[in-house]
Amino acid sequence: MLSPDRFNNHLHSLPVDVFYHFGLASTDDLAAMFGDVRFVCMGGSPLRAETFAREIAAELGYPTDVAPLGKTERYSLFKVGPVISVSHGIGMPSMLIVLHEISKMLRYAQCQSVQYIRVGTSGGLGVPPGTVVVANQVVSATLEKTFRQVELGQERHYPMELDATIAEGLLSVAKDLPVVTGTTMGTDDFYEGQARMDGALPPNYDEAKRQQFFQRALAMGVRNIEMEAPALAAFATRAGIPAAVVCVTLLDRLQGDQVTSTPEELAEFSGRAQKLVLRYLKKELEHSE
Ligand code: R2B
Ligand code: URA
Repeated sequence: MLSPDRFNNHLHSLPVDVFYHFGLASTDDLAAMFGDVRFVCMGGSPLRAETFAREIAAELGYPTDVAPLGKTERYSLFKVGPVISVSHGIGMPSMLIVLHEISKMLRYAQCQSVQYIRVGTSGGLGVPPGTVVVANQVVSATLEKTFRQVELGQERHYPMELDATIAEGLLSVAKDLPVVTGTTMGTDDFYEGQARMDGALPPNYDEAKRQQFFQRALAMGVRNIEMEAPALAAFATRAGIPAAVVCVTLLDRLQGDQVTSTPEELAEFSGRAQKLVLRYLKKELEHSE
């Protein structure tokens, strides 16, 4: 968890720290609520956070009538035994709010060691739809290994590291699932930011140019494109928290732009990333008993 030397000292001067987006505060009994947390699993949609919480409960032997903690206006947060399942919305601004507020909660709760795992969806690059990509590296929309954030009107660059041991642990339980490892690229936009041709506005590139870009990304090892990994990897690196990114691909971006799978197919695909993470959680928790 956030060690004292990485924690923001300014917070000690606040009479109460309000986690506005979750409707919780440091005056809640956070140690009782979250003191035993060891894993934070994050996915974009509130519905997926809930179904995943239920699956975790069934798999780990907890009651499956899960209910969200705090308010659900913005995000949905569930806790099942030592695992949090939380939604992070779409994009890095939304993801960063979750990372700051949850990390503070877990620090106040005096959690010992916690792993952050994003369990999400993505567009694949040269892999069949339904492939689960366990990231071994993250790059930005400019294919760089740094996360850019504007602070006080100036751009700052932060390194982005994922935890190799978690990634290996995830790969080791792949068994029958179609799992690969590779670089995950994170962008600030689903359409033009991901080289799509099907946005509302005419793009400033043509088919040949975007294929060139895809080939450049492929040569760097990029296997999928999504919208939150850089924020997670940069935050985790700064905080000293081990993190992983596991995203299923919904389509192959070399073949097209539109996500045309049926709701059933999409549920089956995103279920694969969750299944992989569930196996990992189970194994880790069994080992530590
Ligand atoms: C994957 O899917 C979402 C966009 O459809 C976004 O949150 C992401 O990273
Ligand atoms: N999520 C993304 O960010 N991109 C895709 O192509 C599919 C899901």
